[in-house]
Amino acid sequence: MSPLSYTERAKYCLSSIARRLLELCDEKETNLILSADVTSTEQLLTLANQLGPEICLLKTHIDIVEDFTPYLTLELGKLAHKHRFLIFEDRKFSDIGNTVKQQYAGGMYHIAEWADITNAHSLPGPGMVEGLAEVGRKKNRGLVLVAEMSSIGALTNEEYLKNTLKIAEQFADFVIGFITQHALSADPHWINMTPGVKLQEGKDKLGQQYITPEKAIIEHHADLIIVGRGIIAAADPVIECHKYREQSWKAYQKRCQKK
Ligand code: 5BU
Repeated sequence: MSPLSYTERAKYCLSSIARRLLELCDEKETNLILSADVTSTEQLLTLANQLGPEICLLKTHIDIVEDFTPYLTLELGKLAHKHRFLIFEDRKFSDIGNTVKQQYAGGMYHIAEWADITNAHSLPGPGMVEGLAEVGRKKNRGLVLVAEMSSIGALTNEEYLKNTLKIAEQFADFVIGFITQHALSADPHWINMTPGVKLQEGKDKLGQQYITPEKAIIEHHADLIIVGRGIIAAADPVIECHKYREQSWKAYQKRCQKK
């Protein structure tokens, strides 16, 4: 959809974190998001340290970490600085504005303190985004709206996608893009992040569906791919991570050559 480079697209962004993410991709030559779905502080910090140089964004599910303490997010922040990646908490907020505001700013996790980016289902409507923006804007955070899920039987139809885009357009300084299986719009500032990616197409036993990095980027116009088990369940996650990075980056270069 958009044959521009990430750096060229960064100029169209109203959000400073979106600009930083796009520029970082070209600087580091990676469009890979690691989904670090592990359950201990040690595992998460080890992955972040080993794989940090290969990725633009580290995606967490902080509520699956069994021994969580604020030490974890402090150390993650240091590793993000050392290896130059951003942090994305895959929280998938989905409630009224007044509730999500508290979930984002407070509770056990204080997500807004350490996550550069978080996400939310668009289902509750613009009031939810407004609530999150009240917390996130002043910290220069970014929000990604979940548009189209990767799982079989997801209820996210065409109408839902159109309405998700409409909500995003109302908050273009805070919403930086979408979790989606296909690009939603030709506007160059939206960042399309795509999960359900593996080197071999297929599914898992609970409805997750996988496409390859090349298909996600060239055919579905994804900008960044999100990979979890394809990397972290591999015999050698470092070698595997490098493979995903290379394939995904090659696909992006191929797409840019189509100008
Ligand atoms: P996997 O191990 O590569 O299947 O992990 C994919 C990750 O992306 C996992 O953390 C999911 O929670 C996340 N995900 C997804 O798989 N599909 C979606 O539509 C969304 C998030 Br939204």
